[in-house]
Amino acid sequence: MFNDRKVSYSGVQPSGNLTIGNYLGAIRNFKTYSDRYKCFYCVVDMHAITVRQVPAELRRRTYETLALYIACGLDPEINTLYVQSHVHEHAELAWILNCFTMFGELSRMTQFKDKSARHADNVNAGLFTYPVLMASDILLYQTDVVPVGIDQKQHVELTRDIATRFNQLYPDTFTIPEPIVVSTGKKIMSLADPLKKMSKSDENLNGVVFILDDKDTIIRKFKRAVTDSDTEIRDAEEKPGIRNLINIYSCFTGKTVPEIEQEFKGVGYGDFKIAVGEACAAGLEPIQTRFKELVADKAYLEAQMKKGAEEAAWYARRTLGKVRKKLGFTQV
Ligand code: ATP
Ligand code: LTN
Repeated sequence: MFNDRKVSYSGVQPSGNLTIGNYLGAIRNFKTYSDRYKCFYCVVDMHAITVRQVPAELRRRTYETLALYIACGLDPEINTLYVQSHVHEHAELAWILNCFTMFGELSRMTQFKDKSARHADNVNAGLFTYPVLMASDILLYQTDVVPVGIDQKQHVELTRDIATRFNQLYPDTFTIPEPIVVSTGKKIMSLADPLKKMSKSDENLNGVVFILDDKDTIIRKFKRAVTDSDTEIRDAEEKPGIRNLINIYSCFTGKTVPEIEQEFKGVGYGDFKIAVGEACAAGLEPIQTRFKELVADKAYLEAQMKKGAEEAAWYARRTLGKVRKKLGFTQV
């Protein structure tokens, strides 16, 4: 809460091209709060370097992620959109919160276990303390709600634990945030392996639909989606491929699962896959058009980045100042 206004905060890493998982699980829901809350949405470049990045690509994707935020309907005049490394208070608070986070807590984080297995040659300390930097992002802005996909819920819960521990020692420092996970879209699965989360850093590109894929590519990827040997379009645990396609169709059309099952009664998998691909392409088209205009205007994006960083820093400084005082740090 800041000045009687509730706060919504979230972030996306510029670690690859954004997928429909990022869009449906996170970015699309950022807008829900735009009218009523003070909203901060960040491009978390410092999180991205926990795995190796090519500098020129990181730079390009940072601009692109900001452009996608705007293209997805987040008005930079209303929402504070900024880049994490432009506000140094994040790194400063992260150090402090490291001293209030337990080794055991970080060891239990499933994303750390997954990523350290996937990047076994680079299990760096940043990958381990990643959730502490995320807690700093959230807590600096006295956040009430954090819209995320389900994979990030555990990190927000750890953030709550860190904030509660800190508040017990130093009362009234942080607002305790709430993770907001939508029911449809919270976990979009890979089209190539519907038991695996669709992820922008997946090696199998056939399973991943990018927000910027053109219509033909989208339809081709959906046509190849792995399903089962049955023929019925029905939402069931034992049909993870079809369940995922129904879920994606529901997200793009707003139709409920029973409505979709009814609509596709007696229809073959092939036609259903094309229908899902078409709904997805149609939903993404306006975003792609706006995105193309925005990335062509680097000066505009830079101006937004600068404005966002200045706004965010104002709030971040207030919280960090309070933390420093409570801890007993001196001020000159
Ligand atoms: P990486 O592959 O680099 O780990 P990612 O694709 O998992 O990246 P993040 O930047 O870590 O994406 O996530 C940004 C937001 O998108 C988070 O809120 C996350 O929960 C959400 N998200 C990512 N993938 C999915 C998905 N498949 N379904 C729903 N939400 C997702
Ligand atoms: N860890 C998140 C990205 C992220 C974030 C945040 C999300 C960084 N800081 C603060 C919500 C709030 C991820 O990997 N998707």
